[in-house]
Amino acid sequence: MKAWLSHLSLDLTVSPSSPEELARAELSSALPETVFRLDNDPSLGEGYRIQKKADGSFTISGGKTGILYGAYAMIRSALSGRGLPESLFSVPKYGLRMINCWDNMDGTVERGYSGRSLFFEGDRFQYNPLRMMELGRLMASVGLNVLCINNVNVHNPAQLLLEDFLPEAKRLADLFRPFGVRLMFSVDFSQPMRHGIPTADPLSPLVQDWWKKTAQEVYRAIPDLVGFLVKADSEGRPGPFTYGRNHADGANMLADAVRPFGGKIIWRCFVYNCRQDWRDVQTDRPKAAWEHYAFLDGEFADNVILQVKHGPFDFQVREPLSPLLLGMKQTNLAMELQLAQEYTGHQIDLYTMIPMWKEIFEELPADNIMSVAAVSNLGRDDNYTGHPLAAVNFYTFGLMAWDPETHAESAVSEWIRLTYGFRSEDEKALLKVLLGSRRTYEKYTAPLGIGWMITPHDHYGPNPSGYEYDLWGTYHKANREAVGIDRTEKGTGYLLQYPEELQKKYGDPATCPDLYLLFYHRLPYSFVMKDGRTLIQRIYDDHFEGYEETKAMAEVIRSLPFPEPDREIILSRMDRQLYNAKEWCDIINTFFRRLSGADDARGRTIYD
Ligand code: GCW
Repeated sequence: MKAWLSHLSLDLTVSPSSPEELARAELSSALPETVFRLDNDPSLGEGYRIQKKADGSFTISGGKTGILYGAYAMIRSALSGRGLPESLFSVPKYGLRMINCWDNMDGTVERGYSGRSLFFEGDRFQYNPLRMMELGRLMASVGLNVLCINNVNVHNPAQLLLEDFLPEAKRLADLFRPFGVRLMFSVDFSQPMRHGIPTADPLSPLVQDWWKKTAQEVYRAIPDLVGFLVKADSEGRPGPFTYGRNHADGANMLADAVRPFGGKIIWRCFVYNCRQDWRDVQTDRPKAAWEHYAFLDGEFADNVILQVKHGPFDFQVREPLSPLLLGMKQTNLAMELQLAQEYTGHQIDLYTMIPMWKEIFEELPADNIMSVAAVSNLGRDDNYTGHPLAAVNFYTFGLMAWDPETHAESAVSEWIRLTYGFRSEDEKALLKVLLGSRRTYEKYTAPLGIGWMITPHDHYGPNPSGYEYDLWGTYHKANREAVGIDRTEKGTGYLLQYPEELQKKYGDPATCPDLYLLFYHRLPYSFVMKDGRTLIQRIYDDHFEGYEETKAMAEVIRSLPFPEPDREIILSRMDRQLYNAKEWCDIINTFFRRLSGADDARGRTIYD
């Protein structure tokens, strides 16, 4: 990441005053030989048009930030060896392309694997302005335009972000503005109660007035703030349910407060019973979001956006698309992805996400999905992402949020070129490793869509029954005969939340894609899969393969000429991944062998 930036020679100590000025400066320092004309055309909004003239010069037309995005598109293209496009027109598919940081004001980062917070320390703002501008540039260079700086779990004193810290927040917003990046704050739904108001009931006029007055102050300081991000009634956070109100009541009340300023409320739909009794077979966690929101379709104000995690659980390696993203047609929606590798290897194991995102975006139909967000993988580490190769996820998220048709392979090779400038065989070798890394991780962790066999709370390493008798609603129910949850209409009925053709496809184990089998079905180990293997044999095979692939990956990684300090970090993390993959492989295989009593048909070692 740092390395990609280091290709850009512009001196950021001279801070730019506008996107256009920044575009001009970046172009003349990165491509000094070429003449560019910047043509302000507000009708293009954030989009841009590039045209080569007969005299060899280029015109980049666009709205305020469109010109900047056009300039970065040129620079990316030139520096990655593709040459300068002679004619190009591009507009972003999604209006808000957001990074959500889960940073706390004490300097910690929830699910952060790249060091401490870039923004906060010691319960106050503490940042390096130069790094803030670097981050702004990093975002702008791939088209990202919204940064939520604080955790959706709003802890003290971030609750005061709306008051005591406003001057600081304003300074930060000023730094990001020339990069076309607008800030957003997570807020606590019960905030008025810290100000002597006895309730946070959204229908109380006292509460409504408090939010209106607060929004006014916030927007006076930061007129282009995107709005507020809210996690309510989720994992212990306060929300409208306390007052017998629904989430449209809660979101619309806040939406009224920010409306006069053009603000938006981004309301998260990650709501489920996190105090489930494992003996309760009626409740099925993936059903929760639909049950809480689907009946409210059409009830949300036009400046509310419901932000829905891409899958119905919680960023597992494989999940189907959330039914809310398919079914809420009268509501503005944003899809939430997670760059932070919470369940996917903590930025120790390699896990390149774009192949997974391609699958997700391909299934996304609706025009009411107007925005995308990703939980940040950034921190104070020099390289920003902890693992230098995890930066590919940040980079390609930006490209996908701009254009979900982005070609996975080209995007990853572009990043490799810009970052390492390897000769072609090395580039190809790294490309293959990165593109295959998600499948490999999937193979050595929980099998076939079942998820959750991970060490509780910390979420790194195997613990097949760690969540089995816990409160979180994440069970696999493996016994001596079978594993998985039946989510068809004969089982929990989750599948009924989908359109009919998907119910058909996933409802029958014979047509359900293998990789989703144990998400939708409870099957005996002797179940015969499409390729003739039994389920248990497939589980064993995947795990052995996952570990073998990791060993092969490590060989390639060791052979590549990464510069220092990246090389040392990459190699030491690769060793930790190898250990992790072996642990997963052996523990999962042993777990299933002990239950099923089945031997591996190929006689490989599975421990007793
Ligand atoms: O999976 C959970 C994470 C929490 C996170 C939550 C959420 C911010 O383990 O750390 O809290 O998801 O998305 O709100």
